[in-house]
Amino acid sequence: MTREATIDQPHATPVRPRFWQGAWLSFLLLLPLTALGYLASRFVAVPFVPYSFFDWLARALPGPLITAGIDTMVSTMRALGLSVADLAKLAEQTLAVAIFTGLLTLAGAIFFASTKKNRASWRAGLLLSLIVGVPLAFIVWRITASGGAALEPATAGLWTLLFVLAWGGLLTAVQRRLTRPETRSAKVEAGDRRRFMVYLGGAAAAITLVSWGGVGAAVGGRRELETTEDEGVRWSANNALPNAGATPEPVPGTRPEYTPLEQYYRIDINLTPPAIREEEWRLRVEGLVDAPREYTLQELRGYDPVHQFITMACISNPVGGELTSTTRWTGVPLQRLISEWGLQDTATHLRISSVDGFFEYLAVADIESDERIMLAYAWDGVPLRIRNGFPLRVYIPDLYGMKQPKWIESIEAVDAWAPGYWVQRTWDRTAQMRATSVIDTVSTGMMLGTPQAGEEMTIPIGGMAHAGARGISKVELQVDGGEWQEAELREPMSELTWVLWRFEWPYEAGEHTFTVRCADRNGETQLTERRPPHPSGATGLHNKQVML
Ligand SMILES: Nc1nc2c(c(=O)[nH]1)N[C@H]1C(S)=C(S)[C@@H](COP(=O)(O)O)O[C@H]1N2
Ligand SMILES: [Mo]
Repeated sequence: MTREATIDQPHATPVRPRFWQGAWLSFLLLLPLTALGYLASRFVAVPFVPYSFFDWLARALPGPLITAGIDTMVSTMRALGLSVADLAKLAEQTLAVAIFTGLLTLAGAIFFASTKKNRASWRAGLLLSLIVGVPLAFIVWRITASGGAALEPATAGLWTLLFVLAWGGLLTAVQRRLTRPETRSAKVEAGDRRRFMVYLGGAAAAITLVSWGGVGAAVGGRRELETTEDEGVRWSANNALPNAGATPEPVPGTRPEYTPLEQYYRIDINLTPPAIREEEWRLRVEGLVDAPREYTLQELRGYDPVHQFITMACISNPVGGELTSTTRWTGVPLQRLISEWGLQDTATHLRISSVDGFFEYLAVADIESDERIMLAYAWDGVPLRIRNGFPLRVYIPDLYGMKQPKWIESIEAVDAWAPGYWVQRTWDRTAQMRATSVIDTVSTGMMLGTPQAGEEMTIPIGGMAHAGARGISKVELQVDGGEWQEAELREPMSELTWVLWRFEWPYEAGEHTFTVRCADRNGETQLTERRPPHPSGATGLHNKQVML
């Protein structure tokens, strides 16, 4: 039966796509567009709109909601046995794409549903694009302007508008194709529509897959961008750690004492870290100073560098979590720098601001009394990674990461304290690091063979303990709720790093629970009450259950 032969219902009304079909279509169209958009963002200086939108949401939504979101993500990942340090950003990125495609799919579905039986006019399509595109472009423009990255805010906004226009155009074209007012039978109409849907699905899948391949290549390229140096030039590749040769040896299975840069945890409010060009970057010093000025990175490198071995942690880190790392930091003491600025008597605090809109306040009195506070530009002997704050971040001993801006661009001397980025969002005002201890391993792999009757056999248990800048004086282990017994402490790399510990446990078959606790150098024992990270850092004892 040919098409011509079926002209028997001259005024047959085309069947309009139902809501779910509209949603499916709109999703189908969005998939390749999003993939292409991602590809474009990797190769040319345009933002990936879903990420920008998510970054905006993360700043605009109320703090408690974001905090609950982060907590849920961290605990879900832990429950699933996923590495939070490695995958947290990936999870956020996936969520960003899901939210974005979800919202646009919904908008598309509403468009299909509301265009009734008729063909949508191009004008209706344009209207849809503008309703969605204009606010979105505004949001992306705003977030790019505050994000300071190498992107031009106006270009970013325009790109967003173009992206949404392309989406609206495609959507309209498809809607019009499906509601073609050609006179033919409903039967042929259905067959034709099915064929069209199959073509469309095929094309969408093909474009998505091809872009995906491109994305793979681009991601490879990006990794290159991150690895700005040969591993051989890192400090750790050519030097022994300051506590090399200390005893006891870490138990096999304990976390690396010195975190490889690739494994260093990352937490910040950006899905894509700000990529700052060194030539264009300046540190501005302004506010209540007699001599406002700017520093280039080269100028900062010109000061006598200070090197400190430091363990940093995120306040969102649960007990036993992975959001904590250790490396060697290099920078300039802030004490040294403020002496050049002519700080006015009224200046009590510095407002340290970052290119991503993050900021924190630091008391001048703290700088004056603590020469360890510094502006750091290198880790492990090489420039900071982009993701870890290139070109400049601050270090403040004893405080969680949330008080310590990365990607710093300005320092303003002010006459009052004010809540910083996360403090405004209901986190602790001081954010002093909690004392914490963790069992990394019950090293059954060290047990060879089965012990003979009467034979003594021990299994080494190992982990870390850390109490900010307060040091560790004691680590104790408890087996099955028995007596607390002291573990051996390994000399740390510095008073600012975690301490690795070791405990030789006399082997006994069966199921056992090991619990650890520590005390800082002031003799203060870590808090045992189980509390979540929000608002002041997690407390509670870490334990491990093992069947032996
Ligand atoms: N500019 C900026 N600095 C920031 C943040 C941020 O979102 N933006 N996050 C802070 C938080 S919460 C932590 S835990 C540390 C993490 O540093 P890292 O990613 O290098 O480990 O950076 C801090 N500095
Ligand atoms: Mo953090």
